[in-house]
Amino acid sequence: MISADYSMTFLEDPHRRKNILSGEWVLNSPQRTKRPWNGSIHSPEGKKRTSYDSQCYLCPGNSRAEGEQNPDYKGIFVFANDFPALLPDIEFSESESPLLQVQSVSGICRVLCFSERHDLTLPELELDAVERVVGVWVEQVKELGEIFKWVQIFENKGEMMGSSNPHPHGQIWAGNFLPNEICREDRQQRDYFKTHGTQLLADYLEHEIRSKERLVEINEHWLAVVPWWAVWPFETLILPKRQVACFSGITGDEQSALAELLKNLLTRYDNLFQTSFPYSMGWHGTPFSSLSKESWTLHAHIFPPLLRSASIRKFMVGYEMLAEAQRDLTPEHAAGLLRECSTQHYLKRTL
Ligand code: H2U
Ligand code: ZN
Repeated sequence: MISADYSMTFLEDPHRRKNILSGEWVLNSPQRTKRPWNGSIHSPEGKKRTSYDSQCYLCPGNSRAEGEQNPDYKGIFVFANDFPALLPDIEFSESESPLLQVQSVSGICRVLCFSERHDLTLPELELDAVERVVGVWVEQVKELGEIFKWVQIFENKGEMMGSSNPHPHGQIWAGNFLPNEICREDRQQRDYFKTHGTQLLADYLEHEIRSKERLVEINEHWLAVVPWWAVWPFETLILPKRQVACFSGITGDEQSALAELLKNLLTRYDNLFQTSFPYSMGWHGTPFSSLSKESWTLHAHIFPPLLRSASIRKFMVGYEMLAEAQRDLTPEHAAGLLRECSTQHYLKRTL
């Protein structure tokens, strides 16, 4: 178990922190940001987007890149990705060489438009619209989890994260294999359960509620923290307060509370640098085929690249590529900055 009172030097001197979900270490160098830092203030983005864009592949009624026409949808629209990364029924013969190993994969990819509105992002949608997005995540995991080993729900938001379109959307990739990150998390949670008889993330959550240092958002059913081992400056982890292993196990009340937490958290992000905060966000829950369901806790990771302003990002280069992940700003400092942000969206205040 983690001790609640660690020395202040953790906030001042270089040290490594362990990511208990991946088993990897992260180098922290807080001495590099010793002076109080106020971040550079940018004036709010001037670009005004229109609620419908005739050139957008995802707007209602428009034709997509391969010619298919979108229905005149309102709210959510799910469709099969026209350029899927995974295809059904692809077979490779296994390689005999231990040097050039290969595995056959099959799966499907879907795109999930969050709203018919081209100009809004998740934190700007009304709460009931965010609730419907959560509802569709749950439905998709239930449906595809029956067929595939792993269902990855995710959103790449913003050009900085490689999103191809500003229309609010996420993706669903389902495949017949367990990807690397899931294997790591499965192993770490299983090992902890074997040793302690309790869930890794349930114990971690208890610690974070007691310490409050890294808490950003909390409500009746969920919380969001900048995890102890965060790599990205403002990375967060969303956890359910009740022990639930997978999306298929959450109640209607928990879905509503999750929508509320997400809207607040993502609004804080946008307010931090007065910009539409880019990130990659995704959900991890127990794989349906897992033999270790009792050790798993459902959770979401949010990985935003921004560091100091709407345009200054953290790069994962030199040392990160060649040695290990490193950060300057401590997770405690990042959580404090996010807590100071309002849950009222800056665009709604300045309009
Ligand atoms: P990203 O913005 O995260 O790249 O997601 C958009 C997805 O939408 C992308 O995977 C798909 C792309 O293949 N897409 C279509 O399926 N049809 C289109 O007409 C445009 C984009
Ligand atoms: Zn659009």
